[in-house]
Amino acid sequence: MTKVLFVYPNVGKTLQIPMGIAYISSYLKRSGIHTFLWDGTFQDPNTLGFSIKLLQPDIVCFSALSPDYDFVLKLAKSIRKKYDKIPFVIGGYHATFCPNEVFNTGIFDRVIVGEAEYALMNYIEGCKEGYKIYGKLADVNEIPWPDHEMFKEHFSKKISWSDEKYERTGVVLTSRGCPFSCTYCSCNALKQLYGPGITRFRDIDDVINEIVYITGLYGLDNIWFTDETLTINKKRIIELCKKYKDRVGIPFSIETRPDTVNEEVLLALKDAGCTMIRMGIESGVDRIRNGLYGRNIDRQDIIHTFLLAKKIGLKTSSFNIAGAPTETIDDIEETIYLNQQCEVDTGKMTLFNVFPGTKMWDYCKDHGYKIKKKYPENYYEDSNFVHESLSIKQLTQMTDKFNTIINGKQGI
Ligand code: B12
Ligand code: SF4
Repeated sequence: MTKVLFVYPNVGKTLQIPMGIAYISSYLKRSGIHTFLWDGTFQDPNTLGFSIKLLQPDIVCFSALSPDYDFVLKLAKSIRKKYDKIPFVIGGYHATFCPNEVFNTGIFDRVIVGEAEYALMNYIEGCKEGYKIYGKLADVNEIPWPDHEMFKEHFSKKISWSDEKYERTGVVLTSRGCPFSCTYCSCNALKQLYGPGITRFRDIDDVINEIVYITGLYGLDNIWFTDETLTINKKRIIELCKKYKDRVGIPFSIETRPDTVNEEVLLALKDAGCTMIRMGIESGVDRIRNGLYGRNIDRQDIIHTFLLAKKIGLKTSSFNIAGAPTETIDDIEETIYLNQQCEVDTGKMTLFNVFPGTKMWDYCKDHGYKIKKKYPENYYEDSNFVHESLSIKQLTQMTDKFNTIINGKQGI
């Protein structure tokens, strides 16, 4: 009986389920492997050694986004000597885009690049690839539903970015892989790694069955679809909405791009119970939004979509970035202004951070910008990017201003 212990660092202490681990866990379980979780959301770092002693896992699997990586490395180092016979495997975005850096620490036995369901299984079954294992893209209609049960403790708490109300929010993915090419985004970096076949859609009936199942099991109040761009295929989303209305019916929220929805889609979403649509504005200045970030979305289209969603009765929320190379205070003011024109109900403005593997990473390097070694744990307050003229203090003053004007309060 093989035992795998997952280490979920969650430095940011978010309550949303990390779907990567949840999917890998259920995939392994299907083959009779026992999976366990050390959850940094609730557990103290000192307890990891104890968990290993107690469970005696055959493999310890660390997950790391770039901002979690320093913590993960420290954690793994702290127990490496004591448990030197157990293989340490690492995966997730940081491992994917910096495999050599991660392996060269001498702490991890294997680094998984990309999607890990099949790769980890092969490794467990004894496949002896090199230290870097390339994960084949998962067939999203073949792998089992994610292991929601592994993260059930997360359901009993309020998800951080809803309002003060206590709610049980289920997290669901209907697709994987984004076809767009935003230069700051790791999803686009992943597309470069795998090619255009990265976008995969799940069967709608299977998605609905999963939602019905978890809603009943955990008494969920609402669903959060975390697909990168849920509405890429309009026909599909309309079908999803119809079936959702018939068989689920609880409120839900989505994330997407303003240029992938039209009136028909927005009406279908509203009719099915969608309460909130979150869309990226990112910058109010064409030079930055389209020129630098590669968003390719017209300002008027953004305004039109937000206002239409509002008219239809959906609450809207926006994502915005402040502090890109060449960006000025006036540019950030323009982003705030565009949010006002869009009449967003709420919005988020994070500081521009650069992630390995993205086009912005290369741009910053090529243009002589300094990228700090340390990633901030929270990109609302800090950045790893050194702007040519704006300080972190100036930038956070602008995000405060954004919050005051757009959200009506500080630091939402
Ligand atoms: C939903 C989401 C969130 C949610 C939940 C985060 C969470 N804990 O899972 C919220 C909104 C809370 C969030 C917060 C943040 N996020 Co976020 N988020 C996403 C998003 C949109 C989807 C993630 C997802 O569920 N994907 C679907 C699953 C199936 O894919 P996956 O996670 O990639 O997992 C596969 C592989 O990566 C690998 N894998 C993953 N984990 C592991 C572990 C092991 C052991 C192994 C072997 C393999 C492995 O195998 C998996 C299955 O094939 C991604 C973009 C994206 N589409 O991936 C950004 C993304 C992951 N987020 C990102 C960032 C930066 C953050 C924040 C740090 C931002 C901040 N506030 O400062 C925080 C960190 C929170 C935290 N510590 O967890 C970046 C990461 C970039 C990087 N290089 O690290 C991404 C890529 C977006 C971007 N900017 O480009 N995020
Ligand atoms: S549309 Fe969103 S997920 Fe897709 S590449 Fe752009 S920022 Fe990334």
